[in-house]
Amino acid sequence: MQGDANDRELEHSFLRRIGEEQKIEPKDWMPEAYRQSLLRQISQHAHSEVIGMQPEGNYLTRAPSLRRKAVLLAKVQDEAGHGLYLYSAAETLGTPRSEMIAALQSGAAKYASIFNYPAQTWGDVGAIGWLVDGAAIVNQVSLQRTSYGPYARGMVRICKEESFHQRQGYEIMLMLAQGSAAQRRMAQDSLNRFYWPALMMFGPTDSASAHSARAMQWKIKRETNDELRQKFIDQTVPQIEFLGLQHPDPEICWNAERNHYDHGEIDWDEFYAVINGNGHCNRQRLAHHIRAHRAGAWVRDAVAAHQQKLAQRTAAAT
Ligand code: BYC
Repeated sequence: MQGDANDRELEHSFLRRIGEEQKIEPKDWMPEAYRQSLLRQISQHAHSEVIGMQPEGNYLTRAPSLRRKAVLLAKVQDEAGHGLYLYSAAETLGTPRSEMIAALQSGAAKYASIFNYPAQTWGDVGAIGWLVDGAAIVNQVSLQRTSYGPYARGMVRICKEESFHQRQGYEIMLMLAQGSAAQRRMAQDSLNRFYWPALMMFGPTDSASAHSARAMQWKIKRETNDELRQKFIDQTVPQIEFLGLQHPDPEICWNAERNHYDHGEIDWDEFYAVINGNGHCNRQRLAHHIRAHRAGAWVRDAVAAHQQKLAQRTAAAT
């Protein structure tokens, strides 16, 4: 009884702090479901950053100039860094990174659906930077105000880097759109293939979203999947016009009453097929991750042995 009253008191104080926009920090009391929900979202966010290196990584040797190569290399390295910040933020919730990685590799944990689409042309590298990082920014700017301190602070830094990624992608698209007829065709083709999957990055509709209501209540998420998707749709229309390309959605239409663009239906069957493991590249992405992880085992062993030695030396000196 005493324990129950104590738990209620703790929960009350937790909710009051959320209501007052105070950040929840790792050592603070939090409901177990809040901890698990955050762990799920942050670890899946981390997996997305790391798996997201693969489609662009394929273009490091194929980038059309030394400048493009250097810029793309920096971007891909940034994504690795984002994965590290996010795994570190998730670890503050008490689960080791090795467990999160095991969940990714067994298929128990998801990563962003978009990375199961292949990058087939240089135009796709432009479309990924512009649309995929652009969609990620819309989501992550909102997450800068998430209620968990380490996640919110990680987002601030990540957003700064994502802005550079988005611009490098848009610049590639601009060059192609202003180039030869073949280059313009390449840009249009990449836009056509990446536009709809980019809209799916925001998750299912609010009515089908399992976690949104609770996550909004706890301020883990600050805007819903549909609200963020609409922001992205609205901001992308003038960007497509500036490129002089054709919008992939024939139903896109300004609605003055709503003050937003109306749009066509997303293919939700495709979305669910991809997140359930049946996209173009799901198997390839995971197999590559497992291979690279195994190949890096000696580095992890060496770091552990070094840390053990340091600890022994410190213990002997005291
Ligand atoms: N893909 O209840 P819902 C990047 C899952 S990487 C796959 O709405 P929630 C970049 C969802 O996990 C940026 N799965 O969930 C990197 C859940 O399944 P589980 C990645 C998806 O969490 C390299 C189920 O569907 N950004 O920028 O409330 C190169 C029901 O969904 C997806 C983030 O991760 C999806 N698109 O909302 C370039 C942002 N959508 O877990 C760029 C952080 C939904 O029950 N995450 N699912 O098995 C979030 O904001 C939220 O987790 C989501 C989903 C909006 C994604």
